[in-house]
Amino acid sequence: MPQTPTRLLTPTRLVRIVYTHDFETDPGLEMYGSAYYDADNRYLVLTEPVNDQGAAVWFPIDLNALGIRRFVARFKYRIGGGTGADGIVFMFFHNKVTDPATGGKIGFCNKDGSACEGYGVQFDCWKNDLDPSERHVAIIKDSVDNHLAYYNTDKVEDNEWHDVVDYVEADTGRIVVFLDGEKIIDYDAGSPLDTAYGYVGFGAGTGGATNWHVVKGFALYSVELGTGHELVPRLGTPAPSRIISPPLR
Ligand SMILES: [Ca+2]
Repeated sequence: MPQTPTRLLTPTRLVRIVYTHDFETDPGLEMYGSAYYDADNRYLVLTEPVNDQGAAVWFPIDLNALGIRRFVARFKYRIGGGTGADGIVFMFFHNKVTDPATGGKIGFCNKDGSACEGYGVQFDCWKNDLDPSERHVAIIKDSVDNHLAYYNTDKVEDNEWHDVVDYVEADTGRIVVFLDGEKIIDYDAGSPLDTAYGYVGFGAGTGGATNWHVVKGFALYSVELGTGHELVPRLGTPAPSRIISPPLR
């Protein structure tokens, strides 16, 4: 039975489900490098604890083609179980990486340095030269070395599942990150985000040190009315597989 694509939370808040998948079955994503769907554990493996891996995974979402300027994204991740590197990045308004760079580059660019353009929320568990700390969550732009805002936490490498909600407002330049229900970053660029590219996905990497980097479930909701960041905590966990078609607008 078709699902209704809109949900009116209050008279002034309208949220559309753009994509939601719990990964209980293979989400059939576009994947590069070391990424694969683990059918036994029913999650997405970005890297195993193997040296010099790079992963990039893309959802069937082009924010620009869909006309999405404000959205909420939600997922669960787990990092650990190896010797300690390098991290996961959730990428949005991003160019499409198809040959993901390894190590501290965590699949945010191709190996030749191309396709870096765009934003990421990074879960970094290895301190590279320009990193603020050994373990941090950061908003990055165009490079893993360009930290717009960051928050130090051991939750990027404790081998436990963590729940992430991101709220992005392209027209105002606001990016908010909730980790396990706590707002840890509230960044305001003060100007519109660079939306030259519209792809949405994940990257990860290992280098001389390793970790498991896995993701469980992903949902993206466009926020069309109201103040989206206020409604973020009201969203439930990612629902079973559902892609709304046709696209918005
Ligand atoms: Ca790093």
